[in-house]
Amino acid sequence: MGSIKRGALIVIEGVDRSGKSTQCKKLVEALQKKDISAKLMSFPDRTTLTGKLIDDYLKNEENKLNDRAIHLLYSANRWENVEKMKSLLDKGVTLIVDRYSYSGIVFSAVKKVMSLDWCKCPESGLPKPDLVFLLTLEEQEMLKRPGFGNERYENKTFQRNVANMYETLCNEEDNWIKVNAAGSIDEVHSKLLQACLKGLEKFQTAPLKSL
Ligand code: DGP
Ligand code: NA
Ligand code: NA
Repeated sequence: MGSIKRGALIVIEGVDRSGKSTQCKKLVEALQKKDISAKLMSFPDRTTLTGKLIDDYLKNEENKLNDRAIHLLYSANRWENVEKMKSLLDKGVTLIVDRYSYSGIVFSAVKKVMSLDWCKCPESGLPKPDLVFLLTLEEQEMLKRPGFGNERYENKTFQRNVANMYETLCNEEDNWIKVNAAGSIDEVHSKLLQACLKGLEKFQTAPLKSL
């Protein structure tokens, strides 16, 4: 009997309304249909202690939490889940993650208060994704999508800066795949699924790295 291979760690990033959550869900379902053990995770996880503080920060404009403090809370929200992630990966479960450290870096770095390096620091040591999909949207496409909600960050200028910062990070990494999110849900899905399946064996047989 062969030993169980670890699960792969696959992250989907992108601006708000690029379809991340829909694609994550479809990807998990498609993998499970192929008898690949897979689970959806999503950050921020608003159910935990830090998650509740983050939720209030996003919904309540009176919340004046310091920029560095909220940054560290988002990071802590990922650290709170690290044992759970590692244990699932060890058991062979592939994790499809809706936002991860890169959201943390990008959404804070665009505030221009903290340097990019400072923003990256608290993420150091978290499990490193095997593959990151960046869902991109041309500005015109972004504006065509149903309206922004009322949470903090949900405005055009902020999201444009976020998109540019994602590009900067993408250019620094070799395991990112950019996918134009303007296609239909099924078109985007089949691109993501193909890339996942293509890399899976390699991811599952290589040691998990750390950020
Ligand atoms: P979502 O639940 O995916 O809509 O995310 C909520 C908002 O929080 C969204 O505008 C993106 C932002 N966000 C997600 N992760 C982080 C993070 O780690 N740091 C910061 N500053 N913002 C984040
Ligand atoms: Na949102
Ligand atoms: Na989400």
